[in-house]
Amino acid sequence: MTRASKGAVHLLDYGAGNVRSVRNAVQALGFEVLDARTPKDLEGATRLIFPGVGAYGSAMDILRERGLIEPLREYVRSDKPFLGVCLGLQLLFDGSEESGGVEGLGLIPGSVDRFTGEGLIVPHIGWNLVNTKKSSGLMDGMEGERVYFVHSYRATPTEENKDWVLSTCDYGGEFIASVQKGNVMACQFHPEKSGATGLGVFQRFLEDAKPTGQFGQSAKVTDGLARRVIACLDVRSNDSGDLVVTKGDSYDVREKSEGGDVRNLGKPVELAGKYFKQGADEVAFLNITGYRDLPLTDAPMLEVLRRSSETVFVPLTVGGGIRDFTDSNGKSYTSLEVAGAYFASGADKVSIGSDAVYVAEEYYASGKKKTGKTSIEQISNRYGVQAVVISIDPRRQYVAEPSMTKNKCIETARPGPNGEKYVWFQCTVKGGREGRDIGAYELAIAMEALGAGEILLNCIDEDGQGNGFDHELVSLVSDAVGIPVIASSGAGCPAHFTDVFNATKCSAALAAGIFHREEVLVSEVKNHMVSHGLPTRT
Ligand code: 1PR
Repeated sequence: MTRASKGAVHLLDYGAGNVRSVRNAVQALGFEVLDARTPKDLEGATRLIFPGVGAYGSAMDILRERGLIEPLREYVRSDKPFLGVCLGLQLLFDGSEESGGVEGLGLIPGSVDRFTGEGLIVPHIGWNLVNTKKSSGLMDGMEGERVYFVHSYRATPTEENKDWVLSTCDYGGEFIASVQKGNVMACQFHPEKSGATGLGVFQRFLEDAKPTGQFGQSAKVTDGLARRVIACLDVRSNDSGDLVVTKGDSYDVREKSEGGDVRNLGKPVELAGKYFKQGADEVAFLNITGYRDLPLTDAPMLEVLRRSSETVFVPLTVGGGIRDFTDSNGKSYTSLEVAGAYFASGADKVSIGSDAVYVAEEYYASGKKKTGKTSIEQISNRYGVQAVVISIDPRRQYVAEPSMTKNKCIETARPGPNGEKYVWFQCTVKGGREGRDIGAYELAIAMEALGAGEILLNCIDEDGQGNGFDHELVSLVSDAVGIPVIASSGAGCPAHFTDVFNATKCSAALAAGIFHREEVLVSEVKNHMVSHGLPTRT
């Protein structure tokens, strides 16, 4: 233990997904993190955090391969301080429907099942309210605070497990948000991604906080899930080779003045920290030249993630260049390896742009066959669907008649330059440089079928214009899929956020330029949303 440390805690890292954030959160609270990777490590642990990540089946497989199942059961049964997070809660139950039905550790009665419900958007992603059922050192004083969830499966309270249930959340029905019996605790939400509220949960676990008797149920709300506000940082090297945050108009990021330098709006790590403090619900980094650079050799981008995850305790998404590639020495890398490097550096989700378009084209050409080999399938099978975001870069294409394209058309309220009444939204690749014969609608449907967990829906026409989001596009896509859609491009003022949330089924709205130029603060957007009655994390 280092002298400055307040104490040490073991972290069960079984090598899947992003546990860096948990490590960072614990360290930010002044505690030392010790790795628990082997049965012997577990034997020596006196306080353990188990941040389950990835899919249920692969997590159990890894635990089995490493001989950790019995030692873990033993640890929990001995009532030593234990905190499971997300999958680390689910694995305590008898089993899960996920991965075709898998047995769990069998310490809490009940099974973990997929969310169901007419029109329910799954995964459940975002900040939701919890109802605390009893006083506890872990969750006292949290009423009215939102915490960050991201999952497609959940355990429900039953007669058999009621003595474990510490809090519940409502999303298409009541599910278990946290459990506690003695010193064994677990939460379905992510404290490491829940800002100051989440750090408080870790702190109380680490400091053995005692129940205060002060707990209260949040008002029973069935629509507690906040509409998310996301700050996006388009990142690339400028002409001097520095990694900068830039921002374009319709994807043109160069100054209009002579010389046409890449616009420089700041440093990625600093801006990410600033937006976290302003209350951004998530931060996204898009490596906009990733389609031509080799992301694994792009050490600065990985460094940006590592450094940001040390201070930004909300989810981080990173995109750009996620595809199979071969470097100049002839060495080949898979998209799974590229994504793995991003996760290991602190990303919670990866976003895939160009490669998703090629994958969707093949999917339709093959008669909708799933090969299991695409980047989307491989990454979601390994890291879970919630870890895969598809970034779509569409451009409006006007036609006089729907029969003029094979892609889904809608009648538009904003006719084309020659009075065309119909529009389809053409997918592009390589940062908008090349249009393809597939629409955003078709792409989104194919991606959901292949296992993507979320759609980041940009719009080249509106990017940087400040005229508001393209509601026709956002409605078309968010009506077509059952996964969350993030509206992006065109925000010019706080009202544009409330407009898009009220007019469409989008779950989140993302902006870049207005935040970078400090025309609007994230907190101003949030205040506006609150004043218009939208569920908002403040
Ligand atoms: O194709 O997998 O390598 O991913 C590349 C990623 O980089 C994609 O997600 C693509 O959207 C992004 N990208 C590529 N070129 C650009 C560019 O601007 N030249 N940026 C680019 C995309 C769009 C938004 C932007 C919103 C909000 N940027 O993310 O932040 O439009 O802007 P606003 O609020 O200022 O209107 P791959």
